[in-house]
Amino acid sequence: MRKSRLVLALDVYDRVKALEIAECTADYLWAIKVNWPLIIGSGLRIITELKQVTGLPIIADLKLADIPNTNRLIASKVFEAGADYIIAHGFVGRDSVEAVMGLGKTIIVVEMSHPGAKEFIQPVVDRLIELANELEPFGVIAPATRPERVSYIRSKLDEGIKILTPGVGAQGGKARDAVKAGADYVIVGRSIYGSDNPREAARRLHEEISEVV
Ligand code: NUP
Repeated sequence: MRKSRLVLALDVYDRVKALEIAECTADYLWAIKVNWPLIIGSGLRIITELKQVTGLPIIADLKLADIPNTNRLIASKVFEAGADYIIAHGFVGRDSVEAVMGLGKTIIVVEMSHPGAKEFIQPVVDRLIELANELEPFGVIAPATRPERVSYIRSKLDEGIKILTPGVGAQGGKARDAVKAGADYVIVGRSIYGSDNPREAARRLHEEISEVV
């Protein structure tokens, strides 16, 4: 089970609900991703608690996009709380990303999963991939909603850099297609935490991914 490639996007506000869902799905997860909704609803300490309760790696999806100093101020507190990885935007420039990478393992957004990503992000994907290849972060974000873009990014990205793909389920992407296209990890939120049976939803996704791998 620990071989899972599934990441739970735990976008609920409520602390108790978050801990419940994390506990009942943990067997099928590689990591838990915490985003602004949960941090706003439950405070930064939820990172520490989720880690204690599940023992899983925590990804802080803050999509940092500020000047180097502010990125550093935010990231240092988030790593201090126990986050294992932080997601940062690449489009703000190398210095801002380097400020985060100096503090801990980083995931750079290369292409987002929503339709609007085609407006500004997609046209500069090649440059964002180059930046990732130069800085060698833990991984990059690519869209499960567009598996052909995941394949493209995989073909240009250095082998050691992981690809994490959100956009499965509620946004229309399929876990199977993302993994076939080259995703190392699949990020899923609403299809798990919004389901009547989150554990069963996570189990099914884990199974779907395992069949392809
Ligand atoms: O491009 C991205 N798309 C995306 O959905 C980058 C992200 N980090 N996310 C996040 O993944 C999004 O903010 C949410 O936390 C999760 C997807 O959730 P869902 O669409 O599966 O509910």
